[in-house]
Amino acid sequence: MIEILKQFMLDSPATSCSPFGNGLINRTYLVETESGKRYILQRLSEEAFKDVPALMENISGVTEYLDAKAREEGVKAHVISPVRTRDGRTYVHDKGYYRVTPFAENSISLEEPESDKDFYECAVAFGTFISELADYPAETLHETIPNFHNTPDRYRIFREKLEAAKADSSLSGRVREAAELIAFALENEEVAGRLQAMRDSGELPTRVTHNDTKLNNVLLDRETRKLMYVIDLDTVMPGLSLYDYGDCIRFGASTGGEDEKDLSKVGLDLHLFEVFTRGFIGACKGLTEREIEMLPMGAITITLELGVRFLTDYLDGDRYFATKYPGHNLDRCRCQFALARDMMNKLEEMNEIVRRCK
Ligand code: GN1
Ligand code: MG
Repeated sequence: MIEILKQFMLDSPATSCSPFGNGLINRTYLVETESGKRYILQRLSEEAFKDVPALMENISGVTEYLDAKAREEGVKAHVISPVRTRDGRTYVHDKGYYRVTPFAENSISLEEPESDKDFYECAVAFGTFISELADYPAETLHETIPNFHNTPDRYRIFREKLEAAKADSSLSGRVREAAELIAFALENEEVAGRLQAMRDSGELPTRVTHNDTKLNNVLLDRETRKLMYVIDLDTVMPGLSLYDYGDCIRFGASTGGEDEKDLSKVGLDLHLFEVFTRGFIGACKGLTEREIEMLPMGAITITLELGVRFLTDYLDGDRYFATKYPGHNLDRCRCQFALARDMMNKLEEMNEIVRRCK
């Protein structure tokens, strides 16, 4: 690692490097240099990202754009630009792809909101992110993961892996283990595909979106709890505002963690739902009536979709998401499906809240 770090323009030589954070895809390390300055080093997952140079081009494009915009307005940008290598690149390729960013001192990243204010701040963060990128030339962005939030395509892959697992004696036990969850996924396929159909027909606008809006991808100032940075721009691509909204509800407005085993603890907190909805609608300028009306479906869709993705990975032998124990992906799927079911039961209440927040 130290050899890799030498290729980046750090303020002084690196002295330590240790694992950091809770991401499920990339490997993240906290680096300290001789002067005491800290950086984040990441090794990008090549299982997830097939074209890292294209991904880094997206990130430098978007961070430069937002930096310039902030400069014009005389404010500080809420994104972190990559540290360049000595020869001006944004990554190093050496048996894997590595990148470095300055560490955001005095920031915190939350696994669950500690107050309404925290969650509201996250809603404003992601809502503003979309509205500030409204005029970004979307056609210059590479699709870092093709069909990332194309839910029907996620179902297509799910079926493929399901058939492959049935035919593979080392995986067929997993098919039996997951029988109930497989049935639930298939029962809800039509519901899960509705937003993509509306996108295809042009009823919902495609925007430049973040696409991975977990609460822990927002850094808040430790003291003031105000937004410092929106991080993890790996999946910035054209997408639906509803998915950014929905993923944050899925993660942050659930009464349980993403992999909670005790399903009695998992459900949608309607109060947090309202707090977030108010913040998001206020910050994300120019949402259409149809988008606003479909916000609850954004939450349901993304929760079903992630459940299907966890299930698919389980059937595929746990290759994509980092897991802590055998069956972790199955527990995650069970939890997401329980949450999706609770959301579907509360759809009327969610719709009513959205009408109040408009
Ligand atoms: C992954 O990178 P990370 O851990 O923030 C995943 C998201 C999932 C999330 C579930 C590129 O996000 O799509 O919602 O795990 N990112 C990618 O925790 O697949
Ligand atoms: Mg990520």
